[in-house]
Amino acid sequence: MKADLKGKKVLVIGSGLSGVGSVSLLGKVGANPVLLEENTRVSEEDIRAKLHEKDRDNTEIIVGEIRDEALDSLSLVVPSPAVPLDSPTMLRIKERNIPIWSEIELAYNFSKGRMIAITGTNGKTTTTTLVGEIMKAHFDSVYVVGNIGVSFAESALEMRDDTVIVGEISSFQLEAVDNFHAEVSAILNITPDHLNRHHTMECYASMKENITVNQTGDNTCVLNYDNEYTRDFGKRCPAKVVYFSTKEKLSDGFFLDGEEIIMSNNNIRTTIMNIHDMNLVGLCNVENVMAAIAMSLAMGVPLSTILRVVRDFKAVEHRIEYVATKRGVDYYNDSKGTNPDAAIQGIRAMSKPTILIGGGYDKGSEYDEWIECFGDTVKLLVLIGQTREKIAECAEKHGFKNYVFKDSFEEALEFCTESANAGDAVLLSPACASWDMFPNYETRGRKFKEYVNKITEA
Ligand code: UMA
Repeated sequence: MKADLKGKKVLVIGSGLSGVGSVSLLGKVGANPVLLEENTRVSEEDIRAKLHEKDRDNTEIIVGEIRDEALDSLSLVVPSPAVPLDSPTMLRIKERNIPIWSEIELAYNFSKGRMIAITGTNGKTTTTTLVGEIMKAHFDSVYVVGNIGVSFAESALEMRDDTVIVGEISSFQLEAVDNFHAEVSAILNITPDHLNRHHTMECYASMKENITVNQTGDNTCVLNYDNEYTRDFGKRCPAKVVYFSTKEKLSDGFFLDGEEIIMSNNNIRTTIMNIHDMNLVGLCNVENVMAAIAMSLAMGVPLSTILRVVRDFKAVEHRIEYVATKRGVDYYNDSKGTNPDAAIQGIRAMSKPTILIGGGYDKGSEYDEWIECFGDTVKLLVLIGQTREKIAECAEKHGFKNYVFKDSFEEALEFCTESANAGDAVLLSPACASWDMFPNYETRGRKFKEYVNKITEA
């Protein structure tokens, strides 16, 4: 335990998963949690019902705006990753110089064991899940937490000295870290995303680089050699860097040579595996596997154990996930393609003429590169959601005119089924978040799969 919050008043902002987990941890360590939910459409009763039973009577709940007097008595603030650090409330908190910890910082301070922290614009969830599986095959006590949808704070106090924590960590969670220290970290790639929150690429990249905060030469950071940002970061990274590449034959690190993943140590090369022995499609997954192998070796897991798990590992739900073949058409759910770069990976993984469903919540992304990569693969683009006009305009600019607008997700799906011929693929990979039409990308992906599974073979 690296902090003492006994008797201290701590403000948690946001009543989502991370808020509920933070309140629970704070209650257990003897702090006095105050939970602020700024969305006034949520009632106090609903929030209380979401809390663990033991926290319901001991947590002060505020819905709406928090008064100045309430702020003045605080020792610490733990905002949900959904709360921008420049929101009006956060600015009032900063004015008062109250310490701010993200949920992962809070959890880390009360956890035990060895931390693996994985970030990147894309590939985080697949890589975190795979690393989690590898760790479980070798260590007794393993927790997979973070942006993957599991609050770290929720389980921090259960951890032991021999625990291995595998954290999927988002840029939002890295905005307020202090003692957080990963033994092994990874930045899989950095491409434009969440620019409405971080404002500039430099700002976004520097948040991601925070994953190495407190790392030293005794620790390891796994970086993508093919990505300009992460390659450059390797030069100033405080940890020992292990690069991976699908393009360059590195003298040190992991690279792809034809169909084989090679590990090179001072130019001494060892063949690790053939990529056809993986159950995952796409070059992005070769990168994810290389990063997972590098991290697992740095944690001391034997190569034979790592490779056994990698060979058995199947795609993560919603990430270029094959759903079914109906009437000769392959359906893929890539609902987690929530930004143009992730969605590019989805298109690159397709080997058949593809009808693509795109569009959704506007995060301020640019769609040029995504549309440029359509090439001969995308034959028809079905557009939905807030961004559909913006995407259509961009498509026109790049000479891609074969798009249609649909008003609902259901209409888009029906249109795809009617338009697809045997031998085609239908890919849901929207390049946008889902928040304009769905609570999250998981719901969007599940709706897609439910629809596909109901298509008859008539
Ligand atoms: N809220 C405020 N004030 C604000 C903003 C939000 O009060 O200024 C409230 C909202 O009304 C809401 C709550 O805060 O009630 C936030 O709830 P939530 O369910 O959106 O978020 P959390 O449970 O706090 O979930 C977070 C992550 N969400 C975000 O980063 C937006 C989850 O990542 C993560 O799985 C979870 O913690 C557990 O660690 C999701 C995500 O979308 C998957 N991540 C982004 C991504 O992957 O691109 C970064």
